[in-house]
Amino acid sequence: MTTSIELNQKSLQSLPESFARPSYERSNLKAGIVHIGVGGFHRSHEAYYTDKLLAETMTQDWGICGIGLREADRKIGDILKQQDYLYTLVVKHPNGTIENRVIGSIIDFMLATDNPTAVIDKMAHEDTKIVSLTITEGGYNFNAATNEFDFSNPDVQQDLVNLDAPVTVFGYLTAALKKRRDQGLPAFTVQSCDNIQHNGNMTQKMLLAFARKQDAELADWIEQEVRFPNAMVDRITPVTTPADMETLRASGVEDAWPVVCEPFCQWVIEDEFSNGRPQWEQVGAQFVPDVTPYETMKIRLLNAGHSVLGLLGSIHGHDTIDGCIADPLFATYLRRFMDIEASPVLDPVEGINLDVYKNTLIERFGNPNVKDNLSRICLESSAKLPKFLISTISENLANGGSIHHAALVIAAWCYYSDKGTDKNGKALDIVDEMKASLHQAASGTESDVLSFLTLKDIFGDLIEQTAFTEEYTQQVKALYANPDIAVLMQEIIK
Ligand code: CS2
Repeated sequence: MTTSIELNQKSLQSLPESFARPSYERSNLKAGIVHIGVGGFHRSHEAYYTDKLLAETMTQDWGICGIGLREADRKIGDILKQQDYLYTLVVKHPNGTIENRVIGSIIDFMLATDNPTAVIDKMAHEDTKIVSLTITEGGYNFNAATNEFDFSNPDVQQDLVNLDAPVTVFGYLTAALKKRRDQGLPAFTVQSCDNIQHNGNMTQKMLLAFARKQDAELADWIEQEVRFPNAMVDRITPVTTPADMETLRASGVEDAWPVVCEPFCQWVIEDEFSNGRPQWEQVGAQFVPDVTPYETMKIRLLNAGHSVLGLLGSIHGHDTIDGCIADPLFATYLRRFMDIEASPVLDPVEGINLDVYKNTLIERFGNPNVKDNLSRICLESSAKLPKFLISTISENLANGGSIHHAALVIAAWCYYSDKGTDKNGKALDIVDEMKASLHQAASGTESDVLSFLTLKDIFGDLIEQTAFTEEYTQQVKALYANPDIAVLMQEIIK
């Protein structure tokens, strides 16, 4: 049996030779980036790009200080601390090759619930030039029915009266920006890394709504001084499993929370920064004047494609995305959805051949070593589907385009939310902030076939669009009569 080495700064030199590791001096790094939401994706993407940059350019200005806003973030904070903030990024190629890279760009971590003032001070520190976010699609406190910031959220209410000890990201950003303004320091950039169209504009709109209610003058200053670059982010990062840790251990390294991902990686960013930025273009990121076509393409093909496979596949009894792609029916269905429904409502992207992009997506989804579980894909569908899929449906309805493939996904989502099982009655692991309301609306289907669509915060006015409701009614009825989703999928693609 090989003995494995516990990962930390001291053990770096003793790691197996095949492990890439930071060659730069970490103790000299300043935390130019404060990042809220240190999940797998941040660690496979921004922290990875930044690690490469630190290694290749020897800059000292762009270390990352991670922030966890919730008690649930304590675990990652404790593990990172114990490992001197190092972790292994395990890149899994389709041919079975594995590349292990120890990432050194994160140099600190703070749990906001332990000390809110320290977090505000960190964000307000003059070294901090960027506050970046991966707070999930649901984290923006956006109400899809009104298109506005949701002031009814009790956490927001608390932050409005107690900005010294906030709980929301908007409370923290506002408190820190206020402090910077009062101290005469330049504003930081707020950089969203979530899968939301115009993620920067969305962050700006939400933050300004909150800040304006707090302090109108401060909101004016934020509007004037803070930049919110839109960006498209991409790297498939499944949930780390005990088996991943075991494999790492067998290759000689003991890491309490490695991150697993695919080789593909993309980051397209608008060059709009308030106070300087890392030269991420030196390590593969693209800076463009307008990210809109890239982000729309990615969200409506990749993320929507994931949701299509996730919901249909869950009912069918598939477990993973690559398992779906290995099933010709699912692979064909996905391609048809992309060609017939998603692509026609996309603007052309300069320099990108959409067919090649879609082929690459299907190859990436099919990577048999990235076991991306459908439960991760379906996680928080209520925050994802409006952005990933319903926008495509609405645009097709407006243009007289096809909606068959997407309508079945909504019908499948209804069945999934109602029954909570696959077609054989096996329980599914559903995690969604709106789980109870989704279930309640879906469970009315047998008496009122459009019951699920009454959730206006999610579906907007779909319930009033006859072209959609006719198709949906037919599919929901068929699905409830026989939950063998494959039969319905066959029918649509034949
Ligand atoms: C996934 C994304 O959340 C989801 O449902 O589609 O996490 C996806 O894997 C990433 O956006 C890939 O860049």
